[in-house]
Amino acid sequence: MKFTITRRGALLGAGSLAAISALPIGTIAGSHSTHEVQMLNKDPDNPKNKMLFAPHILTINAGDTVTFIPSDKGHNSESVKGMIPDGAEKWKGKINKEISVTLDVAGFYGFQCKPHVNMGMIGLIVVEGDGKLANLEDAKSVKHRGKAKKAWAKIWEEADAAGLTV
Ligand SMILES: [Cu+2]
Repeated sequence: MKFTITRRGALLGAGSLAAISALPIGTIAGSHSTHEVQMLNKDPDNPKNKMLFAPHILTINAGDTVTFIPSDKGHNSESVKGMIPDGAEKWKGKINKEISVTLDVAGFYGFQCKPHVNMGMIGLIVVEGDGKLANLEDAKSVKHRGKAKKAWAKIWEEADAAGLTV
C-alpha cells in the first residue's frame, strides 16, 4: 500500500534497462495526489463539535495518498477493523504523529482516533476505482459502540446522500 512508486521501481529494476528508459517517468511520479486530513480538538466551523477529523469524508483516486496531520495534540489515525477492502493494508498512526497512507485498492476505508473513537472521532475514505463497491456492505455492517455507532450511522447517511456509495 505504501511506497508504491518504490515498489514499482524495484520491480522495474528487475527488468532490462531498455524497459526502464522506455517508460514515461512523469506518468509514474506525477499522476497521484496527496490529500490532507486535520486531527482537531474543535471544529473551527462549529465549536460545539469536539474531537474530529476534517474532512471526515473524503473521496480520492486509487493510488492517492492521505496525510493525517496532528494539528491538535492527543490524536492518531488508524484503520478500523473490518472496514478496509480485501488486499488493502491496515494502518495505525502514533499519537501526535503525522502519518501518510497510500491507498491502492478501491473501496471504503474507515478510520478512527483511538483515544476519541468513543467520542465519535471517525472518518471515511472512499477510494474510487474498479471494484469500489466490493467491501461496501462489509464495511457498513461492522458494529460500533457508544458515540461511534451514531457517528458511523451519520457518516454512511452522508456518504449515501452524496452519491458516494453507488
Ligand atoms: Cu482524537
